[in-house]
Amino acid sequence: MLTIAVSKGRIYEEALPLLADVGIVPTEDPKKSRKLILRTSRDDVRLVIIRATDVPTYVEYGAADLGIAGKDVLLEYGAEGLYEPLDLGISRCRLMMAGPKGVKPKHGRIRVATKYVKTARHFFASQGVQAEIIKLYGSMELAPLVGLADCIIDLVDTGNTLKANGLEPRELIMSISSRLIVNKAAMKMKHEAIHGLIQRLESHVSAQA
Ligand code: PRT
Ligand code: MG
Repeated sequence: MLTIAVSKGRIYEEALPLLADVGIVPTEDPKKSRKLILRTSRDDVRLVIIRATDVPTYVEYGAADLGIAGKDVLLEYGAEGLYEPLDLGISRCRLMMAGPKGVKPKHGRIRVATKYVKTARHFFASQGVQAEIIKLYGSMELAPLVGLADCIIDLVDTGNTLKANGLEPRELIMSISSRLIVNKAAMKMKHEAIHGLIQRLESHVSAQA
């Protein structure tokens, strides 16, 4: 049995056609079902539906053999305990620093609101900027509007969310897409099944590029 961890929402939606092309079709729709384990058209493959930030944890500890996770989540989690064999090219966006439109970036120590604390620390350290990082769990765009922070680090896709809140993108930190991740022990123990799946996904991804 192969267990694949996927988060509900945009990654799931974009991963579905990819998985379908390698013969994996869930027998239930997670939007309609409350089940957290979904059987698929393949008796030897099941999906577990979890929060995006939990995907690397399930895979590192072997509760799932494979997972699909955003590079943003993987950067923040730390990749030492996992293999990341394939860029699936889905759920693309940009991890950016953004601040109030028309306001000159402050000199000296700045306050930054983000859910990507580790990544933010690393980014400002590499720029030689002193930053106090404030951890938030969502709605980062609000923080500069109410004086909680000078700027934010968040994901940007169309830019509409920034614009709607009077913010503008300032610096690109990284281009993001979703990656296939694999548990290290499973890669050895279930090598044939996992390697086969990676190869099929890989040829599908490169055919789309
Ligand atoms: O929703 P939940 O709290 O359960 O978890 P989550 O928000 O982490 O999950 P989800 O499904 O929203 O996002 C999962 C993954 O999708 C992320 O980890 C990214 O790798 C990827 N992804 C791609 C995005 C976006 N694009 C994106 N635009 N994740 C979030 N956004 C948000 C962004 O945070 C901002 O609030 O969309 C808003 C910006 O979008 P635009 O189009 O207005 O710029
Ligand atoms: Mg969300």
